[in-house]
Amino acid sequence: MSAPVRFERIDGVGVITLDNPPVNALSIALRTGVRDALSEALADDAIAAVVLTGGGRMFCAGADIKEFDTGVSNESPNLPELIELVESSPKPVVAAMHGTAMGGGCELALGCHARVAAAGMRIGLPEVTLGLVPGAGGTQRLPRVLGVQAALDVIVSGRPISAENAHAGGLVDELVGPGGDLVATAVAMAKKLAAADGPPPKTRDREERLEEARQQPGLFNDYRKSIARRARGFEAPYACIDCVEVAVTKPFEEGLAFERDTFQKLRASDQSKAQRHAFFAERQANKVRGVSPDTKELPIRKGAVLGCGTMGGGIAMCFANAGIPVTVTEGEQAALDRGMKLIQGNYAATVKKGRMSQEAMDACMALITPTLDFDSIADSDIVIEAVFENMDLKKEIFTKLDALCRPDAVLATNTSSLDVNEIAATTSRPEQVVGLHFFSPANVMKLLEIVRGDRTSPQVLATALALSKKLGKVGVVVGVCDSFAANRSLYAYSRQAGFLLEEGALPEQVDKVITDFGFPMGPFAVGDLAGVDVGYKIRQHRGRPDGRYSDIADKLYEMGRYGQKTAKGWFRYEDGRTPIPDPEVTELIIQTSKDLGIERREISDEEILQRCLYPLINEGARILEEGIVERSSDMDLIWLYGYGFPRYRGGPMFWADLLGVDHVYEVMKGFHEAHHDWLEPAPLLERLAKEGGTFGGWSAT
Ligand code: T1G
Repeated sequence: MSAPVRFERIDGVGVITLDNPPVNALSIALRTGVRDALSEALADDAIAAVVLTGGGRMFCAGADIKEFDTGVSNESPNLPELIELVESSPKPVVAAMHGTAMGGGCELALGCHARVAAAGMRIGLPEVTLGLVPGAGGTQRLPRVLGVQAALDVIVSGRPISAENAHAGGLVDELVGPGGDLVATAVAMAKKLAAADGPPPKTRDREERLEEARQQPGLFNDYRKSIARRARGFEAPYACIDCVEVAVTKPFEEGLAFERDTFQKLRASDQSKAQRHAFFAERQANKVRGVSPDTKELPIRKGAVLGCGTMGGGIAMCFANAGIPVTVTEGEQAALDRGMKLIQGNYAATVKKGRMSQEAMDACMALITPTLDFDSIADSDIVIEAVFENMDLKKEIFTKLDALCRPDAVLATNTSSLDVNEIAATTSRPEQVVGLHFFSPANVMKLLEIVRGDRTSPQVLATALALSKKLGKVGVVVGVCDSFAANRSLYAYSRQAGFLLEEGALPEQVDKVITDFGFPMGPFAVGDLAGVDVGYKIRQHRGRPDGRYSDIADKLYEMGRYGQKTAKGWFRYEDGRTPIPDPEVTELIIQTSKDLGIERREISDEEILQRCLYPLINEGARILEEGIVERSSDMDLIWLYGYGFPRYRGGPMFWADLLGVDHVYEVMKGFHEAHHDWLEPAPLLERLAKEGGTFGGWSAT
């Protein structure tokens, strides 16, 4: 394998180019290549300075995350050693950055004596999103060039900043506009530094920006308080703040040691393993059986959405937010007006919160065309049907679409449970038909289940995956079965939550266990948010699935307790959103236990957590074994992005592997013996438990 760096001499400057596609991840080979090229440059008297730049589409995406589990990331030269070599170089080293400079890539640039950036590139320290802190000096050097407050924002959020903002803040020394020559500009800067008196300026020696923070004693504790809500349960954000605080209060070397020690501890933590798992899971989901990476997707220049209800309106907003013109249709004017009013209201609320400008809202609204004229969508590249969950109605619509739309148009259904094959069969082009199951509210929830029919073509699947990215969604391809993967596994969980009430628990106890685990809300508060009436209608439409489920929710519906919308459901609401336990519900639950002849018992928080989440894992095992999803990490993504499973636990299947599949199996066996309904261990769960396997290690092929 050729050394993943290129080295050339330009006008007395040694230019080292990182050449490790696709993202110049700083593998051991790349680190060794850079070290050797730097040594060659330092040994060559004809070379006065060095430029470090990236080949391909970016400067560098950081350390090679794949190396963290193997320990190779520590092999010499590890990244801190390499950066130390750069920073202590007697000849100036200038970073020339384009595309992205992330994580270790940003830290490498911080070790350089100056930084030149192409306009529009992005630079940041996203380690916190992997459950880490920057581990190669980022928390010590970035505050010294960007300022402490700005550095905290970059490091604790993990969000990259633009080259322009980095330049304004002092992280980038020179911007190169479109048409400029990035490397030539960096060479010129390197020569200028070489001609200056004294050794090249080291980032570690810059103190002025730290001084500002030393005048603000409450800075760090105020920052800790400011992230409390969004960082609930996560370790890394607080570790990042600790490292930056040490940069301000301790000498550089001590700060570097504190950061390295913190990084190593987090790298070994379950929280970081879970978030690294999620990172790769998001990328694995793009690898779909039967769809080769070079399958060309169909262009989606304009869309149409049939139905402008809650779902249809939300879907239309997704297109508008992505800058894609979209027509939205309804059967009658009143419904269309209601839908457009809902869209308008959603945008106005976002503008009111300051998260969107009025201009941006107007631009999005201008992209949405309401119409009663069904035929006006004939030239759409994609049509998404979002009408009532009624198979006859959907078949009627797809028959019309088949006659009306272009042969290459993608015909999608937003059904949450119906058979996509049956819908596709009503058309002459089943290969163009796919399910696009958005989650409510569609303009907010990131999960998108891409339901592949038996005949759905690879090109349409590739198009759906590309569209999910454009819409800012996480697309997961699932197979056809009742309720696909997300809701099917949700029912396994919510059904047990209902049984637990009959056996002795109360909604507030169950919800607290689930929120303490890390979900944003418990199942009953979610029920009140989504609407007890909505759940009731779904159950009526689906008919009583084989096997029992608790009918307490049905009783709430009959009492007119629909949830937040009626200020009472499972809980009562005084401010419209904070759930307050309601004695009337407690009484209803106790009476239900009596009617069922169940003697209520004290149920431990541990049993509640296991009774809710292990059946979800169990159903995930069935869904995996049936091939409804390709891999266990797809199930994890569905729960991370569909239902708020805490990211620092990696998703239900990853969490089961951490717990031990045999443990989950044993507990499920005990539940089944005690409670029967719906709790029989899945064959795959049993097999993995007996073989000592893991979901992550299982593959259908
Ligand atoms: N290590 C290993 N593989 C990586 C990688 C990385 N850092 N970044 C990307 N890949 C793989 C990815 O899995 C995919 O593989 C392919 O490259 C293309 O990626 C010491 C400890 C840079 C914005 O967190 O955010 O430095 O699926 O599809 O959409 O302090 O990649 O093709 O087999 O995402 O153009 C910190 C992670 C690391 C940045 C480009 N850095 N990467 O997005 O491509 S920890 C990060 C990204 C660290 C130091 C610490 C994105 C990108 P495959 P992609 P993209």
